Amino acid sequence: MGLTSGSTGKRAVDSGFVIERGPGERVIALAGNPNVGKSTVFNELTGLNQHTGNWPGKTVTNAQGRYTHKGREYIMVDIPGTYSLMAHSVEEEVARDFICFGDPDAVVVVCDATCLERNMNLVLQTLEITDRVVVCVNLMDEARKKHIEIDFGKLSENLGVPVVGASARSREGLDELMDAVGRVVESDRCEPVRLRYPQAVEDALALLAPAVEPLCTGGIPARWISLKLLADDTQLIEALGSYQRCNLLANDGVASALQRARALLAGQGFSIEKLRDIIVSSIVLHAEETCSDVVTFRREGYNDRDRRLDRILTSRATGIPVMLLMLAVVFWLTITGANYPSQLLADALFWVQDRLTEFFVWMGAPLWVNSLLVEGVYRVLA
Ligand SMILES: Nc1nc2c(ncn2[C@@H]2O[C@H](COP(=O)(O)OP(=O)(O)OP(=O)(O)O)[C@@H](O)[C@H]2O)c(=O)[nH]1
Ligand SMILES: [Mg+2]
Repeated sequence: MGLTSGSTGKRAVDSGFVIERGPGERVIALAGNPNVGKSTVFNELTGLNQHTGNWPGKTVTNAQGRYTHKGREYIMVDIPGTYSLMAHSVEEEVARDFICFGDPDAVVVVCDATCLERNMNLVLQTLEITDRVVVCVNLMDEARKKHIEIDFGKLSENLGVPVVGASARSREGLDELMDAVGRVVESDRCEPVRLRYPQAVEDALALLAPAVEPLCTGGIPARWISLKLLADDTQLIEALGSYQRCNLLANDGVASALQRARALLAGQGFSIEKLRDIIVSSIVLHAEETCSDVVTFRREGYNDRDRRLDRILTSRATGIPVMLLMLAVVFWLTITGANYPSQLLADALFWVQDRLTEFFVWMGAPLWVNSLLVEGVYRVLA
C-alpha cells in the first residue's frame, strides 16, 4: 500500500508518507484525541521513541514501527491526535486522511479514561467509516486515582466493538489490546452501532447513498460520504478525488440526487449550517448516551474543587480579570519581583566571600592568594 499526500493541502507536514507492507503484515492505525497516550502505546509496542509529553499536539506526522504479537506481524502507525474527523487543522487532516484513505487493517482508538465521554465523539465517528475498530481506554491508573470506574463489557456492548483498558506507561493491558486487535483483524466481524440522525437527514441519506454507492470502491461507506456531501465538506470531497480518483460531483447521478436530497432537507428547514450543527449534536448526544451506564464516579464530588476552579478561571465575568491579574503578576515578577530573591542570593554569596577573605587573613596567606582564589575564582563563579 502506498499513501502519499497527493494534492491535498497537508503536503507540508506529511510529505511522501508511504507504508511498505510486507506479506502477511497488518497495518494498525493508532488514532485518538490529542494527549491520550497514542505515542506511548506506539513506543511501548515498537520499542521506538516517538515524542511524548504532557501537552496536546506533539505528533504532527504519521510514524510507523513494527511489532510482532503471537506470531502475527503488525505495522503500527502513530497518527496525530484529532478531536473529530471533521478536520480543522493540518494535523487533523493528516489523521483523518490516514483513517479514511490509509487502508489500515484495523484502527485502535486510544481514549482517555478520565474523560471518556468526550473521547467517544471520535470513536463514534470512526465507527461510521470502518467496522474494524478496537477501543483502548488508556490512563486507567489516572482514572483509578480519581475513583472513576469503567465497565468495559458494557461499553463494548454499547459500541459493538472490543474495548480494552490500559495504562500504557506501565505497559498494563497492551497484550490484551493486541489480542483484541488480532481477533478483529483475523476473524471477528464487529457489528458496531451506527449513528442515527433526525428523520429528515436519514431520508436525504436514503436518497443520496444509492447514487454514491457504485462510485465508492475504496471501502468507505456510501452513507458517510453522502453525509459529507450533504454537509458540503469540500475538503473531504477533494481528498476522495485525490486519494481514490473518485470525482463525485462530476457524476450526473450523484449531482442530481444531491440536488433532490438538499431540496428535501431545505423543505424541512435544514440549511447546510443547520445540518452541520445537527450532525455534531447527534454525535455528542450519542456519546453521552454511550457512556451514561458505563462510567461511575465512586466518590461523589471527587472533582468539586477542580470544577469550582474551572468555573472561576473560565467564566466570562471572572476569567478575563483573573488572566489580566496573572499577566500583571508575571510582568511584575519579570521587572521587579525577581530582584528580591536575586538580591538575597547575592547577599548570601558575598557574605561567603567575606568569610573566605577572613579565613585567608587568619591563615596568614599572601595577598595574591586571596586575590586569585577569592576575588578571582570564587567571585566570578558567584
Ligand atoms: N499516568 C499515565 N500517563 C500516561 C499513560 N500513557 C501516557 N501517559 C502520559 O500522557 C502524556 C501524553 O502521552 P503521549 O503518548 O505523548 O500522547 P499522544 O496521544 O501521542 O499525544 P499527541 O501526539 O500530542 O496527540 C505523556 O506525558 C505520557 O507519559 C498512562 O497509562 N498513565
Ligand atoms: Mg503522539
